Amino acid sequence: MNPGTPFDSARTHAFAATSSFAGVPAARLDDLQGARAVIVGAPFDWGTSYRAGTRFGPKAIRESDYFAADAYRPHLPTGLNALEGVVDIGDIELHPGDIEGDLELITDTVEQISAAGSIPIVLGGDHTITYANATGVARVHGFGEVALVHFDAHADTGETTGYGTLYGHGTPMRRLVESGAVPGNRFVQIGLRGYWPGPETVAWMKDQGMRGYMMTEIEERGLRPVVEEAVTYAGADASGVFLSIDIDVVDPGMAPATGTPEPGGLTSRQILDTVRRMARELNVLGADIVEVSPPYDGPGGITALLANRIVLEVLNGLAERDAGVSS
Ligand SMILES: [Mn+2]
Repeated sequence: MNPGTPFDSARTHAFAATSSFAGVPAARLDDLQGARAVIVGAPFDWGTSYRAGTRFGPKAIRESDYFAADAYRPHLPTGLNALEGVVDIGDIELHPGDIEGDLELITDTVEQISAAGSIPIVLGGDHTITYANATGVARVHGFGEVALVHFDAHADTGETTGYGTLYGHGTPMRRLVESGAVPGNRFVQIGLRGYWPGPETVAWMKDQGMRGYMMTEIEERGLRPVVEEAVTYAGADASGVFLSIDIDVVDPGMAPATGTPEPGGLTSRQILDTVRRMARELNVLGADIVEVSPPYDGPGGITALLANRIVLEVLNGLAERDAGVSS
């Protein structure tokens, strides 16, 4: 992470963000001002297997808004301004193509935020970075002790990428289980569907004790009881929870800007309510929102706007927890 001025990396990285999320104060990694939550961008798309473009995600997510950049967003249901106590340290200065070096940089950055007692909210970037994000949090809050609630169409548990290498956006959860940062029995995956991975990998996931909720099960039982169960499962004797939200968990009709869209997902309404509830009811230690690829967005930049609101709903859940709001 560059220790210089936040948003400095835009001088060398044309895709880096130039302004903070909703106008929250800019801060430096080495001076987080006692922030409750810290926004940080990881404009990384060199782990994608098909369409790239997520390096533009952190900038688009920040800029996708129509309110003033005044760090004031009173939430209609509660009146809380969840942006209080939130800072933005800009984008991590990455090195396009250097997967392993950048994963280390991201891990160290997230670890430093966690160690300062703040909650890192990482704007991706492709899903490769969750290996780094969850590892950084686990280094501080207990290796093997943190649960991971993973929203995604895909399980991301490939033994290798489709091209035989270890690190890519289809393998981060496998790497986390293998390293022990997040054991299989502390995983909850929500929204799985489609045609990947194959039976061998699914059997491995079962062996590791990973709990998955496919869209077919969510459709049959309803989202509410599934989330109820997931909250209980993820909260059980873990030191806390990392929330990883792949935008492709949402139906591509509502979130088209992503590299590997899979029809038949959650609605925007469902993901917003669910992440807010989880951030309120679980001890959330960190979160990321990944796989937003702005070049593929629909009219009005609907996907980037949804990701912006997902970040706000996570922050609102955290604020509600602090304020003692129960539902
Ligand atoms: Mn994913």
